Amino acid sequence: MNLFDLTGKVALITGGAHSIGFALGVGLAQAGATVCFNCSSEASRERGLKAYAEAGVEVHGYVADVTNEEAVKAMIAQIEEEVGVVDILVNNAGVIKRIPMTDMSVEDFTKVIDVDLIAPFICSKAVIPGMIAKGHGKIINICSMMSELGRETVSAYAAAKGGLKMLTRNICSEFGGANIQCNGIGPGYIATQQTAPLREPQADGSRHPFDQFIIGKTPAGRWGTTDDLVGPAVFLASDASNFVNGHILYVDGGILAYIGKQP
Ligand code: GCO
Repeated sequence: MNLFDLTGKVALITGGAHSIGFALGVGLAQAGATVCFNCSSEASRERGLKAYAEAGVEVHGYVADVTNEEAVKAMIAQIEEEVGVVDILVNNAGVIKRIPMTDMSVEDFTKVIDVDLIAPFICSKAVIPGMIAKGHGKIINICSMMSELGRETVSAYAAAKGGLKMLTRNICSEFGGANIQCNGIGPGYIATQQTAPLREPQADGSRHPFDQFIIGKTPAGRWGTTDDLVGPAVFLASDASNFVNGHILYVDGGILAYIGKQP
């Protein structure tokens, strides 16, 4: 028996056209799931379909603004009609705005909260009834180091990701009895487009100060890659984690356990 086999399961990944969402989509598909990815525009959907095809993975792409409940309900209804009831939801879509708090507009703060916290609520609310009817479900929320730690300029992102940690625990609490497991993945510092500004080489060719800082804070001594997140996601999407609920699995190379290398 392969506890990690996702054959017969329908997975939906929000923000799944690129970066972490794309890597998870490929990984869940390779584990046997029928993968649907969400994105915010037709152009992203086309790019995503091309990227998945180049990776040898057949997927279904759906455009919807995940902060808009009516759009999400329509997307879920279309997926249920065209593919099947969603067994696995990965709330991955996210934005970050690195702005000192006293310079940050309420509009910018609200935008981050809408995408990073309210959208996971909207999407989870939309798929839970189908999961209850089927008698099982898996919800995986992509949290962050900022679910546990703060740092300068990321007040909205940390507030959202801290809230997402507690939303994860609350969905566990409210729907664990319906055999729905809701867990989080907390990526450490992963080399993606989103973190590229933090790794930009300096004019003199030296490493970005933040890059040097993270390397010194990470026992693994490196930034993570999106592939580092695939195994944890397959685990949390599979029967191997049926008694794991309300847990945030940090995939961070050991950052949260480590005081940091002496300068
Ligand atoms: C930042 C980074 C982090 C990472 C990730 C860490 O500005 O500190 O963007 O937030 O993206 O979320 O888990």
